[in-house]
Amino acid sequence: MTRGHFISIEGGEGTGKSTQIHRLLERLRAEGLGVIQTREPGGSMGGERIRALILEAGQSRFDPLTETLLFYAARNDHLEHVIRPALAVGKWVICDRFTDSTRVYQGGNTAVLASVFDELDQLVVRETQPELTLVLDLPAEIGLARAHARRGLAAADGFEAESIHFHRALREGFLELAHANPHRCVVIDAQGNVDEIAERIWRAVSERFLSVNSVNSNG
Ligand code: T5A
Repeated sequence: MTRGHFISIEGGEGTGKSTQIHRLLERLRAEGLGVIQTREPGGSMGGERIRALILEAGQSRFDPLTETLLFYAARNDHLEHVIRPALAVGKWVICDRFTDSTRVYQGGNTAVLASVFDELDQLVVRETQPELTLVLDLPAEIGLARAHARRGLAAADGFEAESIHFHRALREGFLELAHANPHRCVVIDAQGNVDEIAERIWRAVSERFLSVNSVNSNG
């Protein structure tokens, strides 16, 4: 049995995570690899129920510590029922957001102390850490405009409705985390067209996990 790999994709609102995960999945499957796509919050039956609870709060968001505990409760269910079972049978797991989102969104302005995330990671995530995290980097204004255009007339959730200062701080937060974790994180320039960004991502993934021949034939 081949070994699967755990990859998370992070970034602010509308940075193109879902679009790029779809492209990455196609390429990995074309390589003959077993791969699943999942997301946070959500990804499992219990995780999706907690996702609804968090996102339906709308602009009356829970306080940062409550949100953190809800995200980790959803994560625990997701890890137990989806991520670990997939990795155990050799599948690749591509996850739209993971722990870095909690540190950046709920930990911004030290709303929740870093030590709380460390303790929750030890309790919930344990050894199941992503081996590679792709941080899609985009000016907040562009990401919000993309998210807004896609949403149409539907109401923004509580996160998307935050101020531009909040979203700029998110971008900085993700870049700081990437800088602090250079072995795990690769920052991907998320400006440009979908094909160009997909190519940057493929290069990062294939350089990390696939053979040199594979990089040359696909990159
Ligand atoms: N959250 C999550 C926390 O606060 N703490 C946590 O611990 C976790 C896990 C989840 C919210 O929860 C918060 C963060 C989030 O606010 P969500 O609905 O899952 O909410 O939303 P997001 O993860 O932010 O995902 P989005 O759907 O907003 O954005 P994506 O997936 O980054 O972007 P995507 O691919 O849907 O693209 C957005 C639009 O842009 C277009 C697409 O077609 C689409 O219309 N697009 C491009 N346009 C031009 N050029 C390109 N290169 C483009 N790429 C995509």
